Amino acid sequence: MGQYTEYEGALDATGMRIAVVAGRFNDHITKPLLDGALAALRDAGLDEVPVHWVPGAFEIPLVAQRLAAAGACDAVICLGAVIRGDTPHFDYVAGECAAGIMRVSLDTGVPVVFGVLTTDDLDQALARAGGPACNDISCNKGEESAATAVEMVNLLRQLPPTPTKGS
Ligand code: INI
Repeated sequence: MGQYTEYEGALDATGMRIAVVAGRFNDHITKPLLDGALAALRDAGLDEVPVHWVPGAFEIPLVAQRLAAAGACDAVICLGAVIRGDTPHFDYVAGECAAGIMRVSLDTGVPVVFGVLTTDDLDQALARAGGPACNDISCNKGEESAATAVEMVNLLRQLPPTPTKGS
């Protein structure tokens, strides 16, 4: 077998600038997600984390874009909870939020993590926010999103820089 080199980002957030954008809609879900994210960042060595509250998931990409494009952060963690209702509203909010977050990440080169729950019902959301139905400590998606952000920052630091326009 040929030789190969593996690259992987460590879970060490020392000195990183990581911001959170969180949706207030369904905040009985997004607050536990935030608690999970902050605890995971603290465990990874980061204590100071600015948290930006927006009305709902639909507003998350705009604030993430402002933070990422300003060069103010190494990564942005987006937290939200979109729960399916009786109308097609869910599809618009969840779809545009996901697409917007991916666009911001690719446009800026900054990891923007999709920690937005999109569930059929409240029980599914609670189980992914560390609620009683969750019997595994790692099933808080806020925690998982924080680890993803740290890993991606450290991985990107090992890769060639994004070429600037004209080079
Ligand atoms: N926003 C959410 O974050 N979750 C939802 O479940 C949700 N639902 O169901 O409507 C929701 N709607 C608000 C939306 O994100 C915007 O704030 C609103 O449309 C104003 O732009």
